[in-house]
Amino acid sequence: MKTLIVIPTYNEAANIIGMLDALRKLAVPALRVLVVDDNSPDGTGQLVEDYKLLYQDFVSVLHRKEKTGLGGAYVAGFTEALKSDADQIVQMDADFSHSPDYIPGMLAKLADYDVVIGSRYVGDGELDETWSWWRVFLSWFANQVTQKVLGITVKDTTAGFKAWRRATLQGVNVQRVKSNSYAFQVEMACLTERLGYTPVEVPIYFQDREEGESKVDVNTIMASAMQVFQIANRWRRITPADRATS
Ligand SMILES: Nc1nc2c(ncn2[C@@H]2O[C@H](COP(=O)(O)OP(=O)(O)OP(=O)(O)O)[C@@H](O)[C@H]2O)c(=O)[nH]1
Ligand SMILES: [Mg+2]
Repeated sequence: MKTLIVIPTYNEAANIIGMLDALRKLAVPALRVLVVDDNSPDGTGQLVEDYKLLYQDFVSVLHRKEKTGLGGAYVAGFTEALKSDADQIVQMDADFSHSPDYIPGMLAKLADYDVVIGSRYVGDGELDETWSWWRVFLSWFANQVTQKVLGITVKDTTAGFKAWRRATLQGVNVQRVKSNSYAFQVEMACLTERLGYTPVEVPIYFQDREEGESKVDVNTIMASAMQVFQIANRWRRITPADRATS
């Protein structure tokens, strides 16, 4: 079983090497990482190139000319991932909000499910303890509304920590995803269930970034929220017969 971890980065110089070191130490055989960097001004892409000189079988980097948002980076990264021989593909953030320690457990669950989602809203799943009660409420509420509007079972609709079977990612076909930012994750979650794939959520503790700066602002969050209705409308007629075949 070959595993590829796709990590989009924008100005993650303070995190990326630590993250690559942590992933390299995981007890996962045939593990590789693909970093998708949008020409980060802080030199993240070059840091990964330097790392690659030491561990060329472990890491590769896709350099994109400009920052077009998380969705665009994932479309490019997943397309590249499916060109490789990876059997399973993991997506995660570079800033340690998604702890690498969860990965072996998530991959094990892929034996029984089409996609495994690191979730803040099932079982012991939790948001950073420093979040104020209203921020926790707002996040939970936004995810609840999204789930209801889309009519899906997944509770953490904006989750960005997932392990995919190759066949699932192929069938979903990222080329048809139009949304960016959080809405990219929402549209993927919607397509996955509408196409009849079976997801499972495993609880994670989502820790706030300690290094580097946030790329998310209120405008981004509002824009993603508005897109939920467009997503529901766009895919209201899609069925498992619409799975992509290549
Ligand atoms: N390639 C690429 N990566 C991005 C872009 N925007 C965000 N990222 C990366 O996507 C991941 C998630 O972005 P974050 O900024 O951590 O978003 P967040 O977790 O919602 O918010 P904070 O942790 O508070 O910053 C990180 O690894 C970012 O570096 C982008 O436009 N292009
Ligand atoms: Mg983050």
